[in-house]
Amino acid sequence: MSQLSEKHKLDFVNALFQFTDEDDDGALTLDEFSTLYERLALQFGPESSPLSELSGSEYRAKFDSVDVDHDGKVTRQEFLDDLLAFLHD
Ligand SMILES: [Ca+2]
Ligand SMILES: [Ca+2]
Repeated sequence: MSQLSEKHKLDFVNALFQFTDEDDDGALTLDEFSTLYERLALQFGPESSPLSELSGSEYRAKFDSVDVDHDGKVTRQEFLDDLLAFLHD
């Protein structure tokens, strides 16, 4: 994996965070987080995305797994850590 593509991924995830953080407070609430996943499902289509199958409680479970310190918010760092791990494959 080249440094350029790592930087590209970081830029992508940062942009995605900015886009998702609708009130610009630097953290994602469960609502903002759920909206992101709904948009991703729309973007990639129901057939190709398992995310579209997520129900309310599954958003919650996913949110809790990304919110590693369990303060009820996903910070930029928590979001980066999760997405970069996800994009690593
Ligand atoms: Ca926010
Ligand atoms: Ca947190």
